Amino acid sequence: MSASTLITVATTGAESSKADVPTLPTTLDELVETARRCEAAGARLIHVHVRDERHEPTLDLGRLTETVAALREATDLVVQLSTGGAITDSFESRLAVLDARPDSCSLTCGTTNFGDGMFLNPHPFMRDLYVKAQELGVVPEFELFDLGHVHALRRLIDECGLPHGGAVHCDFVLGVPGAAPATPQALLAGVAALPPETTSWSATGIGRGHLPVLATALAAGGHLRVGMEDNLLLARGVKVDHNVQLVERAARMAELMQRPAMTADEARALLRMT
Ligand code: KMH
Ligand code: ZN
Repeated sequence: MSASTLITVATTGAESSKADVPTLPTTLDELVETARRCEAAGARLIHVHVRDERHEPTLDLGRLTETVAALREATDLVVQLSTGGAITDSFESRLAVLDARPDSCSLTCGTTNFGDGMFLNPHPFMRDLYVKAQELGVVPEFELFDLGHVHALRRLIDECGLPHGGAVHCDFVLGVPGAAPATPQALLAGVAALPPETTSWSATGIGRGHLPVLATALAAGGHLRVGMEDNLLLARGVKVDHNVQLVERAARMAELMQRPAMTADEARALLRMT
């Protein structure tokens, strides 16, 4: 078990609107300010969805490239771009995200129900993303929304070999309506099925299962993902005003479990980026 904890912050996502959530960091200035504060509170990896001038989700390559550069300039965080985007984004534009040359990219390991919509990840698309990340030297993080996704990851590794650098870092995203629930039982079933090549894993729970999932992850040797992409409430009726509140709470939980937030060097070593 890792002696310290990787804390990932997923700051923005593609689902909440600025009109509904004015505190959501959607501009580059807001994102950089958020990244700085979250890094100071213990986050080491930032999962990024970019918005346009109307605060709408975009996969515009210029904006993505500018965002990666700004985050690298302002922080020592591992910069991970979402290749999931929004459920309306094309496969082509999602593949092109890698051309912004982030340190890391998300790679969701299967199609899933996503509320009333569908988040499409057919196998040939996942394989193209996997191989492109290998070719460009981008370290993928495998997003697992459901038990079947764990087995789809096994298939990718069998077909394409190990990712760039050799780390197989997974992230359980539990509690999306229509996919696996945010429960300790679902998390532990997923962990038990992980491929033997797995080098580390983290977890987040959406909604009221968030804290049970974080606590289970810490107890079972996993790492933590938090952020306004996943949760807009700290507790029943208490809104998140800033991502840093979620990072601070995760860092306190990790400290209590005697697995404090890891350093930037430890995070890069975990992800085999050194
Ligand atoms: N916004 C979701 C459709 C990812 O970032 O890779 C996909 C998502 C996963 O958030
Ligand atoms: Zn995301």
